Amino acid sequence: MAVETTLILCKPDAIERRLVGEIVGRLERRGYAVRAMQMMTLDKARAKRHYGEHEGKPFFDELVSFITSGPLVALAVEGEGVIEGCRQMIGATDPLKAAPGSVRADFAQTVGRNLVHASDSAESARRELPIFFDTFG
Ligand code: IDP
Ligand code: MG
Repeated sequence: MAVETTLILCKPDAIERRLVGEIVGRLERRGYAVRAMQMMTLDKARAKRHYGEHEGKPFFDELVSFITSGPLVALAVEGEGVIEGCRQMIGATDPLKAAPGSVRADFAQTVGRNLVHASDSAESARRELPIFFDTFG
C-alpha cells in the first residue's frame, strides 16, 4: 500500500463541541502524520468548490450554509492507505449507520452534523487538498 495524503476537515460542529483534539488524536494514534493544519472559516465560493459534486442535491444549500457557519480545522494527513483508513475511522455518512468505534458513531447523531470530512478516494484527495492548502496545488 502506497503512502498517500488525504484531506480531513474537523467541521464547525467539531470546533463547537471541542472535539478537534479527540479527532486529530485518533488519527495520530493510528500512526498517521499531520503534514498541514489550519483553522479557517470558508466563504461560500470555496465551500461550493469543495462540495461541488453535491450541487443540485436537496441538502446542498444547507450543507454550504453549515460548513461556512463558523471556523473549521483543515488537515493534510499522510500515511499508508490513509484515504481508506480515515474513511474507516470517521464511519458512514449517517452516524446511525456508522460502525461502532468510529468518530461519527461515537460522537454524532445526524448526517447534517457528522463532525468530520475525509476524502473518499485518491482522485477526491487530489482535487480537495489544493482547495485548502497551496502546498498541495
Ligand atoms: P461524506 O461526508 O461521508 O463523504 P457525502 O455523501 O460526500 O458524505 O456528503 C457530504 C456531506 O453532506 C455529509 O458529510 C453530510 O454532512 C451532508 N449530507 C449528505 N447527505 C445528506 C442528507 O441526506 N441530508 C443532509 N445532509 C447530508
Ligand atoms: Mg464525501
